[in-house]
Amino acid sequence: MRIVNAEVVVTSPGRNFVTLEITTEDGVRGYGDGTLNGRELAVASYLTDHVVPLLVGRDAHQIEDTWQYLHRGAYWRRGPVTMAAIAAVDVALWDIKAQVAGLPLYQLLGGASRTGIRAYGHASGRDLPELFDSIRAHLDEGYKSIRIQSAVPGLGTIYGIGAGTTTGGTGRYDYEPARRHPVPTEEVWDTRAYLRHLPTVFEAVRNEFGPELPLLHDVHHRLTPIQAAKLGRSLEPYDLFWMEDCTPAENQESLRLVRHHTTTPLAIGEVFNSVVDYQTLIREQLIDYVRSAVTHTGGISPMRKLFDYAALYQVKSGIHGPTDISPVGMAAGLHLDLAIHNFGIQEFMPHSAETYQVFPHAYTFTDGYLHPGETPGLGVTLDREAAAAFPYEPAYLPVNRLRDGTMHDW
Ligand code: KDG
Ligand code: MG
Repeated sequence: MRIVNAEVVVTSPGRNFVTLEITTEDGVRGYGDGTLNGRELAVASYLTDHVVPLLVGRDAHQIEDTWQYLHRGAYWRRGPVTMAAIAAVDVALWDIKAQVAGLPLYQLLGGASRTGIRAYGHASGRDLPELFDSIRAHLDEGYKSIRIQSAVPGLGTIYGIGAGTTTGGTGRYDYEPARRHPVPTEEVWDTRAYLRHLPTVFEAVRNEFGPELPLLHDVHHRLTPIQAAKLGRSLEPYDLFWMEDCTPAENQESLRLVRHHTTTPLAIGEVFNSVVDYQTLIREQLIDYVRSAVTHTGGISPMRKLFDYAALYQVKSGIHGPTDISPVGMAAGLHLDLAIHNFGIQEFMPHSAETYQVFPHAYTFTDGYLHPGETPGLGVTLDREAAAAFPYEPAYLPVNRLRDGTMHDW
């Protein structure tokens, strides 16, 4: 089944997305997500200029061979731009194969291992009353697990807090951190203030909502290993489901120190793009959850291998699911979630109405559980006409500086 056409569509229905549409000689269309927040056009160029010309004429059924051809054939391996581009191809080919088989993709991955996919939502607040309102709103929407982010007294707007707007409109900041602006906004960070304040937030949330509700927190790479160890230990009384990205893990050994000091479960990997990034972390059982997105880690083929490797060490999945993963990338993650045995939890930030208009989709969120639906293939398509009404607009994630002006992880 030859590929006769492949096209890259960049659209911005509230935020920017990069989508690859592959068409076969039989007229089957498959979709893949190559969105890389703030660097979208680099992936679009990688695909259009260097990958699409190699795809036309290839057999759409040879997914593994095409993956290896693009990965090894480029000579330059890994990296977020390369791996997002390869992911777009891989997911589009799995979509085609499943459509041709007449089956929802999860059936080709081994079938359903569960009836629904437990999701967590994002609650945040500038103060406790605002945070409690946000938690209550999520509980009302059906969420059974909730990520908690809080402002820090003395600091202004920080990532993950619903204090700002996306476009000068009504969007919450925790809903979409990338701002439509030609340059990133700048924020101020103070680690000591954060380390002092956060345990008081979790204490208040536990007092208000009780011991049962699974709570998560994203540290966003802001701490050194010893600071991360200290935070993990100080959060132990509040029984977190996970503490995410507590320290940059490019140096995988640094997690040994954190692990040695705390029993708070650890999740890492949304900025990783290869199984190699996890090798020490998984083999030494230094983490509990793998945070990679299908879109940023080369697609379904390598993610399946990554989860099978993690399963050997009782490490579970926690697939990245912010709004910068398009509905196509989201659906790819959901099919994996449903099929693998070592599923942990799935992040879910619903997209805007405009985004859902551009990407008609079969997946559902009901009573706290996601499901990819039973449509053959991925169950997500791209409405090219609707997409054309939303041209690309530059948008960037914020940057962070310490009080003395030093650049810091945001
Ligand atoms: O593009 C960056 C966002 O996806 C990221 O900041 C969101 O940390 C995030 C999360 O856990 O969803
Ligand atoms: Mg995160």
